[in-house]
Amino acid sequence: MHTFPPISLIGAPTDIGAGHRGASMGPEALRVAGLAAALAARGLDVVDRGNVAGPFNPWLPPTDGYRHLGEVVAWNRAVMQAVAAELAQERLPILLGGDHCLAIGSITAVARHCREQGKHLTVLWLDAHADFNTSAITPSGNIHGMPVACLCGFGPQELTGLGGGAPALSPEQIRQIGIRSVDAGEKKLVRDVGLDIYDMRYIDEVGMKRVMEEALLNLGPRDHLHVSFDVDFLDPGIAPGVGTTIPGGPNYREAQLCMEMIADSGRLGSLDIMELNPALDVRNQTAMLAVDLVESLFGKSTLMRD
Ligand code: 4U7
Ligand code: MN
Ligand code: MN
Ligand code: MN
Repeated sequence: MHTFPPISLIGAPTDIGAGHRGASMGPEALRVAGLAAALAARGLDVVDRGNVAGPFNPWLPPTDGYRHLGEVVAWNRAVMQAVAAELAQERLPILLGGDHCLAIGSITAVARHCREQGKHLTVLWLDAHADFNTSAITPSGNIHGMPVACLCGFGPQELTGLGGGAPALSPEQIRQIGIRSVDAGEKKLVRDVGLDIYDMRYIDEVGMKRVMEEALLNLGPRDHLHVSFDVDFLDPGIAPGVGTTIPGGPNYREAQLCMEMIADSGRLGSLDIMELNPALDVRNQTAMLAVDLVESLFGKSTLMRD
């Protein structure tokens, strides 16, 4: 069993980058599902920092390929600062989303921290979607479909340069798992940049065990692993509470194994739990499942290995 640093929960209650309303209620639903208590029961030191604040969602149509760009920038600045403050105290931040556009702020903070500490950052992106759209190719204008592109330098300067300098990530640092919905223009772009995508077809063919062995290969003591968990990664049969359900995702056991193998790597340094939409959930079951999976991510296992 690996030990984990003290944990800080940070809520970001907004759906500013999404195509459905309701992810703004995600942080509270995760709290109601008992996230802090579940981690504390594992002997971890957990503090809930409450929520960051940002602008109201005006729910406007996109302009120039982006919906709510100014508001998205404001929310991401707030998230970046809150995440950076926890990392500076050697704590492990868990961002409670909120829609997935906020991973720009979270990962920008993590990337800067790693640069300062001489650590190597790897991002595991668990999602049904590649989130690699740009304003030129997006079918929706929703910025939650663009965070990975923005982090790699493809996007508006306000987001690609959020940390004040170069893009936060290069594509070699990213491994995407569970992907099963990529738009036509997006597909070309992810191929061009060479993104490492373990899609559902590959998971079907070789199994989750080998996928995770490959995705976690060669992580050493100087590696910081950031997990960006979009709840729509999960099969909608077990996780209905998301805005963009795509059939054919990992089932309960596959998702557990994925989380358990990340825990076993001993390198988890920061986490986003994103896109939970309580307005679409059934009796908070998706939030409770997310908490169950996060317990596994922090070392709980079903049998006698913990
Ligand atoms: B999420 C979409 F067109 N690709 O860009 C888009 F299918 O953070 C969906 O992964 C994006 O949930 C989903 O709007 C973003 C669409
Ligand atoms: Mn998604
Ligand atoms: Mn996503
Ligand atoms: Mn979504």
